[in-house]
Amino acid sequence: MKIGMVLYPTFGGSGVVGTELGKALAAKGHEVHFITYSQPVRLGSFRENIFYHEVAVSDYPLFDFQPYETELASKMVDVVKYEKLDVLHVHYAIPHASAAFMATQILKSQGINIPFVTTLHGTDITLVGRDPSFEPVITFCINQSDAVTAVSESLKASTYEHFQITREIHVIPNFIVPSEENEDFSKHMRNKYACEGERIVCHVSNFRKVKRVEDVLLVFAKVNKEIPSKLILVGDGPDRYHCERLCRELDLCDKVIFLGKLRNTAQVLEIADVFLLPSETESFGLAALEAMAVGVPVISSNTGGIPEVNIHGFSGYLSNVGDVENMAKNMISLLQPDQLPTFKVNAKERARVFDLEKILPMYEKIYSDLIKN
Ligand code: GMT
Repeated sequence: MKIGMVLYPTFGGSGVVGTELGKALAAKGHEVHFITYSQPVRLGSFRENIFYHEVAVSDYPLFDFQPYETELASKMVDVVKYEKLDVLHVHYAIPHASAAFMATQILKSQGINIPFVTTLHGTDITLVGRDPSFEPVITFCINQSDAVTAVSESLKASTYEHFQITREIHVIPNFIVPSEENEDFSKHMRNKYACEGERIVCHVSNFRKVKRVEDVLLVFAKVNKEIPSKLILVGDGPDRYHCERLCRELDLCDKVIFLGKLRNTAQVLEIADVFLLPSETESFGLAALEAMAVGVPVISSNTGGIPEVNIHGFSGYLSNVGDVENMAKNMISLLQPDQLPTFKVNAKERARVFDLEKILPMYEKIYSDLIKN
């Protein structure tokens, strides 16, 4: 199949899922054309069956706001026509689904029929999408998509709850791509960041309010009083400044390492003992799954799709949003030498439910069913 993949090229989960999906489809022999405004962070180098079409964003002085959606739709028309694509797959409803609707209507007027699949990732529904300034467009575009997928049962339910949706939503969870561990490198990095006997707590996010990164520090402060440990924070975003300040207030600067944005988070996760995800809401929690995949158990909030991923008492623990006391208590218990090895094994086992080879055929089926019709 020839697939057009439209996504945000940034560090966000939807971009990661779209990019890894495209790479996996290309490795299976499908031709994948990425369409977005800059090179997706996880796309990497020269690979078979992968093509990247950049949407140029114009800076005409008349525009106070650049018309990205219009330029994206035009690029989609062009790529579908000249690369003879079979299907378009757009990740994140805003503005990708509306651009896809526009592009497919233009193509239809030229005698070309191409279906489009919309994948809902979370904040396009649970946060931004509910804003009345987006809602009518989102509802319309979801209903006009030829197929709709959501990354968890929880996201599917909240989409039906908050929008007037008339079509079926298929749940296709996030997945993990196996990575090769370099044990020597991991050992070296672990020794660099933690002394003998210290535990490593890790958090990866875009430091947006919804991630509650300040809770990460509050939990860590409590754990650190009981267990010698270090906290590694990966990512960057609007709340980083507050977190750096809180870190100073809590007198934790020598225990907390802010690494900033990283393309390959697996290498950091491999040196961690526990992952902390206290989000306000999370449609799936790809960051937690990526930690579990390398044998790192998860202390998380019990919200959105997270309980579909992290199993309480097995791969980690779940607490109510904001209950830093309970999260710290759970982490202290999980980090005990007689508990941690079992949780590590369980985390890896749980992550296998989301192996790429189980999830990829679900997307392929959606595409081939649409193309057949
Ligand atoms: O988590 C983010 O802020 C990024 C966001 C995105 O849309 O790129 O991630 C969302 O999509 C991921 C991939 O499907 C999910 O694993 C994340 O849970 C989801 N984030 C939220 O719901 C907050």
